[in-house]
Amino acid sequence: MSNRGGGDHPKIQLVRGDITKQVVDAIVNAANSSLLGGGGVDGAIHRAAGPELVQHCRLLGGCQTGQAKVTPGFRLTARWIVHTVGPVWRGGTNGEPEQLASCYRESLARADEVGATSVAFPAISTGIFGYPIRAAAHIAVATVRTAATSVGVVRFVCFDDETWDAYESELDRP
Ligand code: AR6
Repeated sequence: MSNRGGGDHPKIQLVRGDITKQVVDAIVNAANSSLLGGGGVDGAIHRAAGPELVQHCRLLGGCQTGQAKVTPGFRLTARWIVHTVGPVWRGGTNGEPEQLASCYRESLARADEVGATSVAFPAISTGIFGYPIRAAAHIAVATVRTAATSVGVVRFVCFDDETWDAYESELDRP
């Protein structure tokens, strides 16, 4: 694990691993607009949280791209799950950067509302939704670094080497 930053904005940590295993107040799910589960990290979170999660999500009425909604963590160690819907990559000129930045801001806003002070994020949109990892890591780091939030620690959880490398080079920049 590597720790970076400090001051008024969240301290940033970079780890490799599985987000469902993180010992933090809240983990973020890269969901789809139905909030009823799917593949990738969404599938892993639903499997780990248990069937109570989808039952609860049925009551939420979905979620729009760039927005976020919070649920309990059920069987996870994390007390909360913040579900956000990243943009599908369609070339980058259809509002994708703004929508992705909004996912990070809105997720931190939901975390603030429930009093979560440590939050783990996956690399939203960079799997099934096709967002290029380097561009996505730039937005993730820049948005979290400048976020107005009471969250003290943000952990970026990297599932593969390419994701780790992208965050590592982004965090090395001033
Ligand atoms: N822990 C951390 N990161 C993970 C894990 C895990 N257990 N599993 C995968 N990743 P993706 P998206 C990484 O495809 O692109 C679903 O079907 C993965 O390697 O999960 O936002 C939803 O329902 C990649 O780096 O999310 C939506 O329909 C990152 O998580 C759609 O996929 C995001 O990959 C969302 O697509």
